[in-house]
Amino acid sequence: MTPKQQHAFDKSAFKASMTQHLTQLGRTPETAEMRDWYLALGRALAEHTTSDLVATENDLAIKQAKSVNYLSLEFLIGRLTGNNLISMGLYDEIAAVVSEFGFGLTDLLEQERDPSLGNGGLGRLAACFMDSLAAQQYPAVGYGLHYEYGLFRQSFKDGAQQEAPDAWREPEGYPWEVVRPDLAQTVGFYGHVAVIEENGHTRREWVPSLHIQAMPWDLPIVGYQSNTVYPLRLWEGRALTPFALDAFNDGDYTRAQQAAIDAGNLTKVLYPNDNHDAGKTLRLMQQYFHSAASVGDILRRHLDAGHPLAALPDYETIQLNDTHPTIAIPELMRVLLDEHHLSWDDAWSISSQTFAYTNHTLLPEALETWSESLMANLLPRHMEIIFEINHRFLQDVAAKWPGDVRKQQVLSVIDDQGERMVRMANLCVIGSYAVNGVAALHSELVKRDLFPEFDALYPGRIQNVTNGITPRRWLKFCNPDLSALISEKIGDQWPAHLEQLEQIAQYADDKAFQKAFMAVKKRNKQRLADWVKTHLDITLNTDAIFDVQIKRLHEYKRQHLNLLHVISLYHRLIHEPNFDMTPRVVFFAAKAAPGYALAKSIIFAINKVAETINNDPRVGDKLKVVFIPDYRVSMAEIIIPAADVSEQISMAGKEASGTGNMKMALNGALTIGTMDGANVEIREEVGDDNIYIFGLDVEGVNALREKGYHPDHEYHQQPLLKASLDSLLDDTFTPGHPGLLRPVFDSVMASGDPYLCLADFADYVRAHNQIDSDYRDSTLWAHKAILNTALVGKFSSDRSIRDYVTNIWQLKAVKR
Ligand code: GL7
Repeated sequence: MTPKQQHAFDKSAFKASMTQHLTQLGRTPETAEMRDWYLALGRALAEHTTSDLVATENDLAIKQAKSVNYLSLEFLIGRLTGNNLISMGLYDEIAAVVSEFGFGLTDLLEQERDPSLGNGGLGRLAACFMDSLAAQQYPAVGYGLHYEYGLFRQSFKDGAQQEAPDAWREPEGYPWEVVRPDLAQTVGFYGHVAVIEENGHTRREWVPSLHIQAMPWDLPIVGYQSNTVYPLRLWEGRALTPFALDAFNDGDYTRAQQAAIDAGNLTKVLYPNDNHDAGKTLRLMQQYFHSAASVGDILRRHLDAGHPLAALPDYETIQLNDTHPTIAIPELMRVLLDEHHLSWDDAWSISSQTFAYTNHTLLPEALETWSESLMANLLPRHMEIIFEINHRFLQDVAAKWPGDVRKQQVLSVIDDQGERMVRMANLCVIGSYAVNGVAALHSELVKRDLFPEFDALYPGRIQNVTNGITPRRWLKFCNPDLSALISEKIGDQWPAHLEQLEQIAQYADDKAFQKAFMAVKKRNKQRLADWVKTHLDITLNTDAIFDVQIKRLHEYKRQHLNLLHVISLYHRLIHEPNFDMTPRVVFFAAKAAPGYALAKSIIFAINKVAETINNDPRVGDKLKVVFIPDYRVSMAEIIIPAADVSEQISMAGKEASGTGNMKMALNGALTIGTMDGANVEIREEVGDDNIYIFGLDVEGVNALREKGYHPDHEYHQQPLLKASLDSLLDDTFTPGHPGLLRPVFDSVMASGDPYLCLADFADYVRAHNQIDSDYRDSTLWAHKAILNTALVGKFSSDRSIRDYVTNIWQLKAVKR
């Protein structure tokens, strides 16, 4: 046990507790199965984290300090048991306990189903941030939704994506969560605004026609090696009166339960869109439900601690994770105006010093807008408040730029070109004291291209905070062998001080260290190869380059550019007798939003190409293509430590940051990437020699667009590209069924190649050729891989959180 470990661990008491939990599951040690043991372990551990959570909540020093409230519709936390054991400093102790019961801890941990309460990077970032807040003891509460079904589970049928619901809590419930009925809130919807005459003046008050209960479930966010445990508070929709006895007595059994069914639907599913706004009413209801319950809880905590309302910004700051919780701004205004009867100016002064907003994307299809009529119907009072915010704001705009109608139009919260729409990002910028992008390049583009007028109106409001990842999950836990090797050299403090990894750089040319480092990589590759053998029955050569692209399937991320490269290698293996390539396994893992047809076509194409190549005896083990189904956090934990090459190949200007790029570099993979998102800063840290940059940068993309881009020119001028593309049209990959892969061909030809795959193809191939030859020089490769691990300490989410704390939130750590 580490010296910082706060709990004295009583082994026999813990064993008794596990047995007791088995009993509650109706089992005995003799009849219990692996699952039961996992549940018993989780529940026994959760007793400790829950008591620390309650103690942290009641800590007077925390009540007197300023807290951040991280509002996010997604928290992609991944499995908690292993990670919490690391944070609690109990991993080895518990491994000993379960082995006495006759199990291996890693097998037991495999029983946990991932809580997939997010889509991708945005949700995972929220999880890393909570981890770093707790690790550094900056007071925090995470607020999210308790979806009954997380992100769909993916499988393939004849190469095509199939989706199945993910009931992550399983029948017994999730062992780490606790329901908090004493903290339930009530949330209204629909109805009308009443005008009330009182002592000679009138005030307005919302009278909702539907009320739904928000029931909080707390998950423990355990501080690394401390007894600080913050809540991740997830709201579940429930009927206030779940059962109508009168209807039941009348024999109307459906109506008797209708309220429960309606309320339960609210938080049934996570919307499976990544970087795409679908505009569904139920989604707006989710957003408001989340915001209203969270704002209610924040105010409750603030007032219970004895602080005056006017001091809210001194004690609470509310970070909006993208625009999804924007409606929290008019909600706080409504509560201050209508329930606490503050003046507009007082309410606005409080509100606009409380909220801060993170922008995560420039993609126009991801920028949320809601139809004004929909919003006026669902949230009539909020719509009035938004109009008033906008009215006052537009007066400021007119004062700054007299007579400039265009400025009014682009800055207005209401877009009135066509159906009137509420622009949530504009509302966020107007209602927040700080706005940030998520990587240096992205933040510059937010200022230059997305919000230039706002940047002029509010100089300094738009800032940068470069994203980060938690080193606890993404190195210490997922790569125990590399962690041990690092600790042998530089001690074991690096998981809380990732910049210390820099000391590893001195061993980049040390033969013994290179050997040990690459031996760890080899073992991690073997672990992944074993997984692939067991689950997909494909045999892999672990001497091959493990080339990895794992992320949501999106055109802008250009999995189809990677696919074209794979096809070109195949083409050369078949048609060039002297073609010699370093053996390679190309891994993909990606979910496509169920409604995103082209993304699904790309998945289908990758699967078909993989099938053909993997079964072609002429290829042997020179080239294999593996699509790992159902990508999720626990799968990433196996793939990332095994990666040699990290594919970060979005069209420049489109990937706001990326965080998979950071995870793979930290685990010793070399990036092949464009000058996009955080790749730019990774290059700055690791140096040009230790990263493979290719393709057009943002200026290059813009220049090409200006000049006029013709993908068919590339097609006709580059024979290898043409041959690769043509094979999508014949039946090379779909024997007997030519044309099945045409949607992918069309996306880069007929549809004009909006993400410039063909323009970047030649340089992408060049960079891959360089990788092919560098990898053969194992000393050179080891040197580069070690330097990647050594030089990416900047990308710890601890550093991101410190940036937020210093430049935006102004918090002080409270050590417990
Ligand atoms: C994203 C960005 O696409 C991604 O580049 C970034 O790393 C992440 C976290 O900041 O946010 N924006 C977004 O809408 N989604 C993302 O993953 C879904």
